[in-house]
Amino acid sequence: MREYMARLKARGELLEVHSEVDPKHELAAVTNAAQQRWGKAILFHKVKGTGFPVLTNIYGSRDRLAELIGIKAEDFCRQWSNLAGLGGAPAASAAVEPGDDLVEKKLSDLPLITYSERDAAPYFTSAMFLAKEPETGVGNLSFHRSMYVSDTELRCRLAPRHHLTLYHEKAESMGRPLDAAMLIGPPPTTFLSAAAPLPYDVDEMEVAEKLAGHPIPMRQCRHVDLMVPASTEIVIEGRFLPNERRPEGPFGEFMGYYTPEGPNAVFEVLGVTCRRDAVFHSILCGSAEEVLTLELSVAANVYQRVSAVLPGIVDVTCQPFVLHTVVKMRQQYEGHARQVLLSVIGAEPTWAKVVTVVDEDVDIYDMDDVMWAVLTRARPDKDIMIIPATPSFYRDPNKDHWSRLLIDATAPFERRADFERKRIPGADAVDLAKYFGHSE
Ligand SMILES: Cc1cc2nc3c(=O)[nH]c(=O)nc-3n(C[C@H](O)[C@H](O)[C@H](O)COP(=O)(O)O)c2cc1C
Ligand SMILES: [Mn+2]
Repeated sequence: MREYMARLKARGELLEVHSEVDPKHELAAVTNAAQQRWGKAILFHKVKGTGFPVLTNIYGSRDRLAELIGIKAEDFCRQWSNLAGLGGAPAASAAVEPGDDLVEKKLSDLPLITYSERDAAPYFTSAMFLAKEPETGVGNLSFHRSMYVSDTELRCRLAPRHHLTLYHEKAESMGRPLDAAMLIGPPPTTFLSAAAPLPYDVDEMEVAEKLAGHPIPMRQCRHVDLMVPASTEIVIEGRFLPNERRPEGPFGEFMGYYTPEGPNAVFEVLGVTCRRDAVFHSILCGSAEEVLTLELSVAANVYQRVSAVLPGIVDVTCQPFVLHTVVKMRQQYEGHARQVLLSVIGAEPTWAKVVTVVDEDVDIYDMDDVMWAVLTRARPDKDIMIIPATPSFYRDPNKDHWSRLLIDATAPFERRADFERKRIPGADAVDLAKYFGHSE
């Protein structure tokens, strides 16, 4: 991670804050404002109460995620689903001796960051859990936010059906704790493989190695029997206690609301090992750095599945949030766009709450352009479908996310020539500096 940070710095894509910031709300507030303004990575050198610098928003853009795996940002739809195919073959073992730069710390030496006003406590938001399937030993990487309780206790949100949750339940049924290592600042390709919804028996570490194109050197943990990437900045080692659930939350979540307090998994911290000069990674919940990977995987899923049954799918994205799927298509016959709309909700029963389809001349990464298509090409009485009484997002006890809104914002097929977009010759290639002396 620090190598990638250095690359961003060399290119002027790292903002640095040298004045001291308070980990309680101030760090999150500054992160939020700066992300919205510049979208760059941010390094806070001085955070009150800790010696660790804090890095955030390093993975907060499509371009940066694409760069990590050497593809074009526009290519995610085709490439993302191939990630699963990258697993399988045994990874070349690259065990290394733990470096002599490793130091032991207490949990409370780390930056304890409180994000939103009503958060119950400081949270670790970027930690990626590495654990092994209790029976088969297959490894898994996944993100689970964790509430700080004390130097020896964290409470972690293990949502139903996630692999770590299943491992924990399996270990529990054997009456055993589940060892795990929380990685803060592991090698960048793990960020993508951990977030991708890969099959149960695929090892995300192996996928991360394939994405990196070389074996990732691994070192032994000190307090649990697990191997972790040696370059990881900070590793919190411990175990999930069996048959134990304690209150976690409230916490300001990705949809912009607080999840209420509820019983969650208890992680007993056995030790914290850090590289000397370790950099701590913080993810602002709900920011692009958190939700981009989810949006990419939903978009790729829709792209692959709808393309399997219908022609003309050009690109798919989720904008401005994962609950809205936008499809760019090449219409081939009357009614084609409606079939695409219906296929999208079949392909993505969870997240596609609102779906918009547009023609090829619309920039689906620009919500203003998508809205332009809706406002100029969709007739509310006949181009909008509402599918009643159907669940979407799963954590929805009051059915606030039930039903679907489908918008056909493509031009009417027979009259598409009337909807030719005007174009100013040369507008795309104007060199502003030539006329104004600057282009910023
Ligand atoms: C930054 C980030 C934070 C996340 N936080 C949580 C969380 O707190 N709890 C949870 O259950 N899933 C969370 N997720 C989702 C899972 O980590 C993600 O779905 C992952 O792919 C699950 O891995 P698995 O398929 O091996 O179970 C988060 C994802 C990201 C990218
Ligand atoms: Mn998994």
